[in-house]
Amino acid sequence: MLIKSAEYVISSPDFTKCPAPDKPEYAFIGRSNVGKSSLINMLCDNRKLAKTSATPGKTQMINHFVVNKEWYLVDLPGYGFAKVSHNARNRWGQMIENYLRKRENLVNVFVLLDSRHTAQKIDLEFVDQLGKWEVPFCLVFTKADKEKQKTVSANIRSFLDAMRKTWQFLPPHFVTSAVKKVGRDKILDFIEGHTKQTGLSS
Ligand SMILES: Nc1nc2c(ncn2[C@@H]2O[C@H](COP(=O)(O)OP(=O)(O)OP(=O)(O)O)[C@@H](O)[C@H]2O)c(=O)[nH]1
Ligand SMILES: [Mg+2]
Repeated sequence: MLIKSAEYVISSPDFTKCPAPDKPEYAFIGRSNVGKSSLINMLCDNRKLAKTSATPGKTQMINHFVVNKEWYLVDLPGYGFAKVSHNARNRWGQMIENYLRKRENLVNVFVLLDSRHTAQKIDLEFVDQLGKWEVPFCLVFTKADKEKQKTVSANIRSFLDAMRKTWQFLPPHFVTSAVKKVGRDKILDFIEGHTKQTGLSS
C-alpha cells in the first residue's frame, strides 16, 4: 500500500469521544516505551506524526490518525508503566477495555512486544484478555535492530511457545524496526487486505 496521506484527527479521553466509526480502524497497543508511536510514524513515513519519547508514558489518550482518507490508525497509551498510581492504572484499564470491546469499526489490534526480551507475563496476560474479549489481534516484535537476529528469533519463539500452552491457533506476527524501516510493507499489506474486506471503505 502506498501512503498518500496521513493526518492527525483527534485525541480522545474515552471511546465515546472517538470519531464516527465510519472507516476501518487499526489500533496499536503494548507496554509503555515498546515503540508504538515510532512504529506508526515509520508506517506513515512521517517522523512527526505521533509523538515519541524516551520517557515511558508519553501517549495518554486514544489518538486517531486517518491514512489515505480511508482507514483510521490509533495510537493507544502503553500498559505496564510502573510509575503511575493505582488509580491511573485502573482508569487506563477501563478506557482501553471500553475502547477495545465497544469500538465497532475496530478491525485489528497490533500488540507490540519488545523483541529484546523473552515472553513477559504482562504481555501474555494482555493477549489472553484480548482472546476472552474476542478482539482480533496480531503480534509485532519491535526494536529488532537492537538485538542480534538470533536473539530476536529466540524471543519470538519464547512468546509463541508460551501462547501455545493456552491457544489452539497462533495469531500472525511481524518483526519490525522503526529505525531501519523493517516490517513496513508486510504490516501495510495486512492492513490493505483487511480494509478491502470490510466493506466500510469507499
Ligand atoms: N533502536 C530503536 N529504537 C526504537 C525503535 N522504536 C522505538 N524506539 C525508541 O524507543 C523509545 C520509545 O518509543 P515510543 O515510540 O515513544 O514508544 P511508545 O510505545 O509510543 O511509548 P508510550 O507512548 O510512552 O507508551 C524512543 O526513544 C524511540 O526512539 C526501534 O525500532 N529501534
Ligand atoms: Mg506513544
